[in-house]
Amino acid sequence: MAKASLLSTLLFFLYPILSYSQTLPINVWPKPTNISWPVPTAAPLSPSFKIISPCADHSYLQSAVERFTSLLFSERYYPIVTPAVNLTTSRPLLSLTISVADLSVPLQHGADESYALSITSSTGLANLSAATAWGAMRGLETFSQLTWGADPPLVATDVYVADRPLFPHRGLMLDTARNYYPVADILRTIEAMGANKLNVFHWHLTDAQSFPIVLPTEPGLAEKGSYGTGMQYTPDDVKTVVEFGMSRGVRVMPEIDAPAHTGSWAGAHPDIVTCANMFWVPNGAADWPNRLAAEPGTGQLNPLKSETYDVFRNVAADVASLFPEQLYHAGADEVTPGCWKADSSIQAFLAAGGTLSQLLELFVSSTHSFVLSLNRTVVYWEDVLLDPVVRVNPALISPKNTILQTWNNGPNNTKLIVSAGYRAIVSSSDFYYLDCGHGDFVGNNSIYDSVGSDSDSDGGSWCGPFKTWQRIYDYDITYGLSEDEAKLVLGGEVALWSEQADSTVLDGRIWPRASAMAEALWSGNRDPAGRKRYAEATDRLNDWRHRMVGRGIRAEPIQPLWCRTRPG
Ligand code: CP6
Repeated sequence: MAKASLLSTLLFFLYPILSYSQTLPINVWPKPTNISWPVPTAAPLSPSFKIISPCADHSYLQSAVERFTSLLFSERYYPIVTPAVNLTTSRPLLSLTISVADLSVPLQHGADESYALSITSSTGLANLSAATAWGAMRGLETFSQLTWGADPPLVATDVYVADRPLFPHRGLMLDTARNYYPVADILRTIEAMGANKLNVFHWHLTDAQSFPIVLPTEPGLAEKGSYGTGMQYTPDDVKTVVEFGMSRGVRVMPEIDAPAHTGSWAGAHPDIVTCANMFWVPNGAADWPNRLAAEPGTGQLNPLKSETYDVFRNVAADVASLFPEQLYHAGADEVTPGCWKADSSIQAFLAAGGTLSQLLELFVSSTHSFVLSLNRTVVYWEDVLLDPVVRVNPALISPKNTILQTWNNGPNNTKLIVSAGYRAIVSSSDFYYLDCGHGDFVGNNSIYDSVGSDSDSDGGSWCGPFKTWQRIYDYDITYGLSEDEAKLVLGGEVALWSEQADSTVLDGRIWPRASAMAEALWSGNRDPAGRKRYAEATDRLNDWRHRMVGRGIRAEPIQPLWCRTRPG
């Protein structure tokens, strides 16, 4: 076991030197940190090809091995541009042998995902060595992307890969509260995440509009707050999603957003939610005269009611028992002063000299320590530290057990977070919001409304223009940070808010744009000479999108089919 890890470490440092001899592009996405294919050759996969692994002891790796074995023979993927290789070897590839240094490493933040892969034509043998089972899954994915064709499939030979991610947190957030997604959509999304070497599915479970998760201790929340009995996630559904993620090396991080965005809690607990029956109030302005808003009333938990904490504790304890993930996302974004001010008990608190920040501090100090008591690390949206009006004293949220997630694009939000000592997950909406560019959804904008009804200065479009894959790919999430500050950036997440998305558009909204972030966070967006790799990445992404479609992911096209009908 120790031998395998020594070997992979050695290979890791050797391959950068070898990789300069690479002559042909290999269509692996995300591009491995080090890959070399000095003499492009390929071999057929033997009909008796086997993946040999220590996986009997590891049910998740075992299921990955079975899945990849069947994928290799069923995929029938033809590259857009067929690699010009010589089938110099008549020897088919017989096996891929996996060795894992430590099979006991759990799937959690920071688990080592490195692996080394070699495929040797002269012996007909391939080897994959990995530090952990999760790294072995990454290597299996790479191996699968080195195959093409059918009857028999070909595999690139004399390829050497030594690979590991730049950032440990590479995520995708899906909002299943504005519109409901069947479990099958979530599983397909996680499947595609694994194929893109993304490792955290951030499940934004609840919001003002609906509360779809069925919690054993608080069954009324879903009963009264979901869109209906057919639009709920039961504990069994959650288990299915979590287990599915495990066999793909994808953690499932739950988010129960609070204290804002809780209008959907009011059905079961009307007394703890403020402004639940008000229409959405943009920027705290006066209520709207007509029901044109896209929210039933954003709703905010009332920090002054003891019942608020009873319900919160029931919810958080249930969620922690359903999700093994170490990180618990507790939301805390977009607290709207107007919503709290609509409540008479809060009006009295403020009249007596209390502040909005104190209200949030009451809520955060109690709920943060409760989540810690569940043995979880708390993730909040950046607002809790950076909101100019409603933020908390940082002393309440220790950087030791609190991670902050950016979204709101201050020119240096990430820097403000890490320079205060917090670890950051970057989801800047200017780059990583996949829902942007579909127009306002709040109903009263017109073609003459150049500002948009949500006052976000984007020409009437919800959060500004569509974010192209190139924009996402080019984004450097540690830009402007010192080396020490950059170390606190755990990674990033693309986010799909679902006011204007559901099952019908899910795959195309996410893919292949999420692939662009997946590569930037895995191996960067530059070539070895430090230049941004535009053209090469375009061709490879085009290919990858095509392969994803073949695997049942309805990713958007990025080029016309013409580009692949040329011979060659
Ligand atoms: N819902 C919740 C949202 C958003 C956030 N939280 C959001 C805000 C601005 C844009 C897009 C989405 N819809 N709960 C912010 C984290 Cl542009």
